[in-house]
Amino acid sequence: MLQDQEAHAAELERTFIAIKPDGVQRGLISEIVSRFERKGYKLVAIKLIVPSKEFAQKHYHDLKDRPFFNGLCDFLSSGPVLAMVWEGEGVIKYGRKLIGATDPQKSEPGTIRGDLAIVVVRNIIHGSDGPETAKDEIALWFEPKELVSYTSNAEKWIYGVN
Ligand code: IDP
Ligand code: MG
Repeated sequence: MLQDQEAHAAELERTFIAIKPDGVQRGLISEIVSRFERKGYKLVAIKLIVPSKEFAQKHYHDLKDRPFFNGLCDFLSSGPVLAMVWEGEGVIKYGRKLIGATDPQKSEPGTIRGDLAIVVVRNIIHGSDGPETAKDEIALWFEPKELVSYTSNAEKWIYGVN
């Protein structure tokens, strides 16, 4: 059955995805971007930036009491990060599936971390873990004008929208 355009629009959500400095340095940008692209998600924002340590602390504020917090923030601010926003139906939850478990040794083969990383401190990618974090992280990393709304020609083939 074809999906109604309005119903489809109502289901669209956005998530914040970042390739961490290890993923960028290892030349994994195209590999990772292509997994989201081929799935059918739409890229609506992208930029390469070196976050300051203060910025990294804001991004990971939920983890501030964890013993690895300082090292994690040093690492995130140690080099270029590819910050992105991806849009699609269910992209927040399914994006996390594409990424795999936090510890790459527990990530399934076929996931990004399962296929491309080995240890938790260098797990190459970040993805928002829910609708509230997605909203907060997108607002932290991007200005509203950096988010590009457009209709992709592929959408009717991906979603069956009439
Ligand atoms: P997530 O990235 O899968 O959402 P979180 O629990 O939010 O995982 O942790 C954020 C990041 O902190 C992880 O991606 C990983 O790089 C790092 N991290 C998580 N747990 C540990 C740990 O036990 N030791 C060292 N670093 C960790
Ligand atoms: Mg997390």
